[in-house]
Amino acid sequence: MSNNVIKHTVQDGVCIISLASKPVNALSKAVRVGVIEAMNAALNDDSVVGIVICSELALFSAGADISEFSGGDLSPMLPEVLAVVEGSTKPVVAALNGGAFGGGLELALACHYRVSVAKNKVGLPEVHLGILPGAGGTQRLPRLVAPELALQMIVTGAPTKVELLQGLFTSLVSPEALLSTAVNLAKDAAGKNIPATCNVALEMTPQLEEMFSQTSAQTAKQARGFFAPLKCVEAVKAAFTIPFDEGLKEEGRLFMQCMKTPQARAQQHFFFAERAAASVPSIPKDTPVRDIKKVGIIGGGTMGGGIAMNFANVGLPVVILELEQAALDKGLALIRKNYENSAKKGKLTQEQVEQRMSLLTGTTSYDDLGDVDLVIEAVFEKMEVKKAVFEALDKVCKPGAILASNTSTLDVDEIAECTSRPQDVIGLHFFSPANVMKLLEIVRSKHTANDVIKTSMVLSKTIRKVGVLVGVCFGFVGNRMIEVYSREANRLVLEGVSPERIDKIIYDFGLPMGPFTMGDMAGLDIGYFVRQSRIEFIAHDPSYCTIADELVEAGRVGLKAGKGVYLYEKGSRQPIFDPSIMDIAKRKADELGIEQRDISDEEIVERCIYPLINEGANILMEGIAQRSSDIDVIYVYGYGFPVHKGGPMQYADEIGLSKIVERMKYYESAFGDYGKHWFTPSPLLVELANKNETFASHKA
Ligand code: 3H9
Repeated sequence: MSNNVIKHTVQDGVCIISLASKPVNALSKAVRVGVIEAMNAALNDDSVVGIVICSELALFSAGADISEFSGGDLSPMLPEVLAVVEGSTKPVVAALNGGAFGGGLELALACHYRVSVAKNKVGLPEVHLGILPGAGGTQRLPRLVAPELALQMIVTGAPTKVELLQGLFTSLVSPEALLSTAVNLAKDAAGKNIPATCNVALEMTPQLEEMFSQTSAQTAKQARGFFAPLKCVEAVKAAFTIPFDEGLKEEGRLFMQCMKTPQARAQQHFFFAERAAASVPSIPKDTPVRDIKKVGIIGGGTMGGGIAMNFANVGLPVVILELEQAALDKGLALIRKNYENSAKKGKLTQEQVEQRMSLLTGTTSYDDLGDVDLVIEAVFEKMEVKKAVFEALDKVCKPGAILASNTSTLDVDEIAECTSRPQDVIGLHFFSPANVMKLLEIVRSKHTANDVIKTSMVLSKTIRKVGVLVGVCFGFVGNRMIEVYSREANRLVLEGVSPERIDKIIYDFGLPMGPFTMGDMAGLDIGYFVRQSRIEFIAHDPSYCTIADELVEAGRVGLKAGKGVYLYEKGSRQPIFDPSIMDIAKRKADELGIEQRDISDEEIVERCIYPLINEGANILMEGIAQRSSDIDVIYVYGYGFPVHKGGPMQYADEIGLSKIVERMKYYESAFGDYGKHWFTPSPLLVELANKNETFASHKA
């Protein structure tokens, strides 16, 4: 008998149990029940001498069904299923045709033998979900492979090539030979001693003690702020200090400890958020995708060059346009230098460097863009400059070419309208460094055709980015929200808090750096020019980034000038606190009648993060983002918001929206006109809080 996700048949005395639960053989309740039923059927059938567990799909299994963690029916638990497999009196062979991850690998580890297709990868990625392997992985893997390898696999969650996992597999074979090898192995093993992993004895040694303490110290640094990685170390260590059955119990205890944390909820939320971002329900499924075989880039500066590299990296030819030959040569040389640096680090071979460079050509003439399928402009962030580029592109590009702007703030509708083909225009907002950062904001104008949106979403995957669709407004999602965060950080300095302290508090919150280190790195002049272009928006607030304005006007534009909010020694990126900033702050605070006072760490976090969340709520309300989880994806991949908090919107859901409303209202009334202007809670935030709902539950 078979259910629709588990099939089992008997061939030549061997019961073949096939996992067939689309799309990835997640070990849902139906699968777990099905495996136990199939195992029992095989054990009760006297004609069966051995058992093979394999998969009908491309993957062996992606592990436990993550969607069940937030309230699914977990019985029978996966460890119970694996106990049936490991306790089988007939030999069980796992046949891995494709990847086995998490509980999927744990299922294979509980089998008595494993064979795999040679090019396969397997892993225990639970740590990325804020948990640890909870079905014996931490106890069985170190019994089968070298302890260092087992520990690294579990702590980092990285997938590993099966060829590196000696001891785990009886044989590595071709896809064609997999099933017959597994069946023969099961038959050969029948009636012999069954080698159960649980019986392998492990022992702690001083060297292993040292390895565990070194890994703990390294992990505490590398996985700063994360709870699960250190628990992974603890669980693997238990395999060496207590017997197997007790080790399983200890693993279960640590697993549950992790599972109950906000971090686990946040990281599991983020797993689905990342995948949801790819979906655009408003576009019909059968919308065609335009063919992109050649790309043009306008502007060979740091941004244009970085964007160009993304396409060369995946084998697409790129033509880069700069109006001056010298600028073009400089741009191409910079790209070569970047590739050469990767080669020095061993990330690329010299041959790959040459192959990528051969895909990049330069031109100083728009006429050479006649055959490109997509062109992305990365020129100076000024509307007139962008419009001149689009008018030129409109004249030379072939019909059907996608015309994209890498603008980070400007109105893509207006850019589109200066061409005769607004339906072909879209915003593709890369984040700097464009060849490294994973995020791509895909900005749909009111004119953009569906197939241009779909092509851009598909393209983001091709160039290994996470594409998130957003609508047109000032700064789109990412920069619109970061603007309020920077404003508040700047205001806190006026109120007497040092930039250094604010940066430290935000770093401790989990971001890779605070707002002032970030501002100096990006260049304070960028924000300055943006403010100059939006003077009417901020004119009522003379405190608005006033210290930053003074610094820029004095030539302190950030790291590139060796001085910004911080000072930098020549050739160093290490910020040095400059006490004179606090003198400027005091002078300006006195001029503006702002009281300087002691401010708590808690207030600093709230004042930087809550207005950012509030702006996210407005963005959601206006339909600029399709869903709140898209905002989380933008913030984690574009701004380094800690994934263990799941992104700003998930963080807000975790805190409770009514608390955010309450604090926004407090600041709104405590800060006079300033508060009334900047701290009014978003109507959507208030509405959801009143209904006791979350951003995640809100349907746009
Ligand atoms: C675990 O095992 C705990 C145990 O130790 C202990 C238990 C007691 N569950 O990524 P894709 C969905 S924890 C539910 O686009 P790919 C995914 O949402 C688990 N759903 O495919 C998507 O749905 P949709 C440890 C899952 O080919 C669809 O499948 N395992 C799961 O690019 C396709 O996914 C992991 O952390 C799941 N486990 O990549 C592995 N996995 O189409 C998690 C996927 O509706 N999975 N879905 O958006 C992965 O890393 C990738 O999916 C994988 C395939 C590499 C396997």
